[in-house]
Amino acid sequence: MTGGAGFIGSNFVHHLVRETAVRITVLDKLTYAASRESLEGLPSDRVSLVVGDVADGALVDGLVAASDAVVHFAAESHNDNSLTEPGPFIQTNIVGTFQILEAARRHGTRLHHISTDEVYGDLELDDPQRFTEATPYNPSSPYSAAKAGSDHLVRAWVRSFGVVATISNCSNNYGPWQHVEKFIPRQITNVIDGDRPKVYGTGTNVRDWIHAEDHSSAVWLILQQGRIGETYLIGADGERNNLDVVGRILEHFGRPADDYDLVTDRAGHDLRYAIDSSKLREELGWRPTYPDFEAGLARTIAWYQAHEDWWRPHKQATEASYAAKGQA
Ligand code: NAD
Ligand code: TDX
Repeated sequence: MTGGAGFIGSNFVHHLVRETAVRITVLDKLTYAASRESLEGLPSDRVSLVVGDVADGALVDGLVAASDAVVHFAAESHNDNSLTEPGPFIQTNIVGTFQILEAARRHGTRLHHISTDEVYGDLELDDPQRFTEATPYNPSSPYSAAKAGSDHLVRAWVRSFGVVATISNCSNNYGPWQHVEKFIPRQITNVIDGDRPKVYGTGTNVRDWIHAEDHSSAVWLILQQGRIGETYLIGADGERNNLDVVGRILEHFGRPADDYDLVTDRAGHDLRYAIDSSKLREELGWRPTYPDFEAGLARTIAWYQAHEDWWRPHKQATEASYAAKGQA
């Protein structure tokens, strides 16, 4: 798998070690978003780490040749960074996926490509339709456009070259090992530090939250039972607006409900994402194990309280970069 030292990738590694007998080779460039610590303590006969770039065709070719299946998580993943410096998003998300596809084509290797609901653009707050596998692509940011590009490459390589691939598009993940640049960890760690949560714009933007553990179980199921060439949307019916989420975090810490700051909005900020995961549930029988967002959030807060050593070294630089954009 690629990107296994990142937030969702490392959760997937832990899931596979716990729930299966597979051996995993992680290819990860160890960018600022990665964490070696997230893979520490795992059995060395089950998990190995190769430090390298998914856009390095020769390296990828050798690793794919030696694998039964590839799960491709590696990406530049933060929308805000894509607005400051889009180049790495094109290189990793598009060129990197191209190299994975070429290797999968040469070796006939089963591939699962990890993507996002953001490829579909955004919904109105009162739109009765949620995203489905039939929703037209309409990405807004350099990040989501690069992910959409990677999905299109996968679809083309399936159709033109018979690559044996599936795709999943998941909603917003939360859980352990998520970088403090992202919304939920940023607000939890701000409150731990006695600072106020920082909410973009008016805070009415809606995200559809799913625990990373549930993303992992869905990916493993699709890898085994998904129909080749198909796309599956992954979501746990977790729609909340950003003010609701901040309100829960403040409540958890016993802080006043209005103890947050509204800050400069994100350029092109998508209003609402919402996933209809009926296909995954009906065809493959998937169900989330964290259907209760508030309970999952409470566990995640406890995890950040217990893992201050892990996130503390990244907090100051992350906040400085938000401050430079008027978002702190
Ligand atoms: P992340 O930023 O936490 O981790 C990305 C990992 O990829 C890091 O370990 C990084 O070092 C690695 N990486 C980056 N560039 C690389 C390269 N060129 N070569 C090799 N490795 C490289 O991201 P995440 O939030 O865990 O997201 C993982 C995947 O899931 C991405 O494809 C993302 O688009 C997708 N996704 C994320 C979410 C979410 O809410 N975070 C939701 C849906 C889909
Ligand atoms: O400080 C903040 N304040 C704030 O209001 C931050 C960092 C974010 N936000 C808002 C922006 C979004 O409406 O919170 C919401 C969530 O923001 P992010 O955590 O940056 O996630 P988002 O942009 O929705 O994208 C995430 O979900 C889809 C992941 O980062 C992507 O990789 C994934 O594809």
